[in-house]
Amino acid sequence: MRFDVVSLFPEMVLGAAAFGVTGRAIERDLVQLAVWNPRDYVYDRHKTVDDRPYGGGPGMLMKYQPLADAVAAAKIQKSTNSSKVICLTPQGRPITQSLLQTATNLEQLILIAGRYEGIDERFVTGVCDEEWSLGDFVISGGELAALVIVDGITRLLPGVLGDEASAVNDSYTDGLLDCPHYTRPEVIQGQGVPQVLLSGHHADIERWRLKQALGRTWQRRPDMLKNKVLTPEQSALLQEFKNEV
Ligand code: 9D3
Repeated sequence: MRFDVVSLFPEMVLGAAAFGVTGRAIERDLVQLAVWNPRDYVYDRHKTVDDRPYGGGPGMLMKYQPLADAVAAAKIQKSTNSSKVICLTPQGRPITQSLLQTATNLEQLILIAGRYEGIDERFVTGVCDEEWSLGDFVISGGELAALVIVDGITRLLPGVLGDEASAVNDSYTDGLLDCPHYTRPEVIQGQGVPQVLLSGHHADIERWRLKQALGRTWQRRPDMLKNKVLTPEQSALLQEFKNEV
């Protein structure tokens, strides 16, 4: 999979992507990442990528032409018909794990990171295929959103995570919050570790973990359980959890 990010801050994108899981995937050539600066596609004397909104009002907008030319350059370099252009905007569709999972099938994902107050609507409707958002809060530009998407998709691709971490991706705890975790030392400020985790009974440990995952999801994110069908074992464990609180 190839990611092309269109951004006025290429170093921000390349810098952050160089670490951890994404950095290793790029090194191992499991994914490719290129950044295109719209400023490199303006040819007037002042190199303006932004302009004032028609109708007035505060702030500046990103101009159509530098963005469109940057996208065209990214498309020429890959030349595939399995390519999508995604605009990162506060108005977009909120990203979910299943949206990222679906995107893993693309050969090229072109991500547009805006700055200023927004982007000329004719670029959004005429060049972009979709608009995506991180959720209902405000950040200052699209770069961090692009990085979130690059990271979230990369870790789903074959060979990127080790076997153990991959198994966690598609385990039965899918669609639930994670259970609590503990590591050494055994006592911290008088707080011990749940006895079952020290017992060595692997079936009991798995049951406890699933029960905690179900219970925490019920307590913190009841919306996640609304459309989820529980197995009889899961229903019984959740009932046990409820009886204990
Ligand atoms: C006054 C209206 N504001 C829209 C809510 C203006 C505005 C705020 C922030 C315009 C652009 C931005 C920059 N944000 C992003 O580029 C962005 C974003 C976000 O702010 N929240 C959640 N997801 C995303 S994806 C890109």
